[in-house]
Amino acid sequence: MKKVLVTGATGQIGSELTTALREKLGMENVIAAGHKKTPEQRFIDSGPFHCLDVNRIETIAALVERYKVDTIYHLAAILSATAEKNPQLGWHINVDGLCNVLEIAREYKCAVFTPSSIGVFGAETPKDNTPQDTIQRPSTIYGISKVTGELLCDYYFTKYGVDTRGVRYPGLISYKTPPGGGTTDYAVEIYFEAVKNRKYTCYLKPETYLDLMYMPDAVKAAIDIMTADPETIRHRNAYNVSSMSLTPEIITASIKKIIPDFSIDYKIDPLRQAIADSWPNKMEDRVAREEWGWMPDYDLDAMTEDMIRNISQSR
Ligand code: AKB
Repeated sequence: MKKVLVTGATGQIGSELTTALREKLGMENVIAAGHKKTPEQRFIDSGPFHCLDVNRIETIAALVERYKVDTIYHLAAILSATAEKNPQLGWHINVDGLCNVLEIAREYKCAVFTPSSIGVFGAETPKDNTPQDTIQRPSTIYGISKVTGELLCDYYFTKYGVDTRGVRYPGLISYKTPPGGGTTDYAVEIYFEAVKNRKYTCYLKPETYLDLMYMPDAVKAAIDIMTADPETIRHRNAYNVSSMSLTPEIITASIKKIIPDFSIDYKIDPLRQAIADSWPNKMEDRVAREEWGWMPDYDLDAMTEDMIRNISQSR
């Protein structure tokens, strides 16, 4: 039976991935760990939860040893906009934290999932149908830390045989746990504001294309890549996974099909607009589809319908 440790388990991806893994493997086999000393009750009630600082390697070792962990989903990270405001913190958590996890994985022979991001690409990368293997010269510390993370995963696989796997996530849209400090957060806020106030002020320009994905597909990608046949996995850094290429304007049109009086206006945040402009419009994910059968389930209107229904029900 697998024993899984999830770092960053109270975050946007972690909270939903932990639930999905517990449904699959049993609640006692999935150890949730987050930096909050007092997490919401739902995290404590649903299985083992521990407070963890990924920058203290001995605390990771203690959990891996105590629970005989064989797989680590390492989700603890600082997102792009926050990292840009505090680059040292971004590097410390995203790179030093990952180094600690990889060292523990080497010592205790664990497999490791680490999310990479569309943030690994930069202005010189082809924007449309961004290939799996292409120029990676990001202009943000977040992107630099994620490229470093991808290279570290390759290194630990080649040098030590650590079973490292990852995907390059687009901006993720979900209703259960809010994202914090990302450039793509608008795509979550827009749904909450549409339901609550029927209007939203967006910090990105109306025509800004970005790769976006609904959370159930993101969770599926993380589980599928970790269960894929190691013989077919040829990329140990991270795979492009894509689902929808959207702009604020396009999401607005989809919301208006359900909430016709929804309106949007724009107050551009130069920091986040510059980051978004440096990222791809749409990644090409043929390699993930061929090598481990990646396939998203949700399109825009299906996601919009599900987001609005769930947000409305929880009010
Ligand atoms: C962010 O906006 O920083 C993240 C990401 C695309 O990695 N959502």
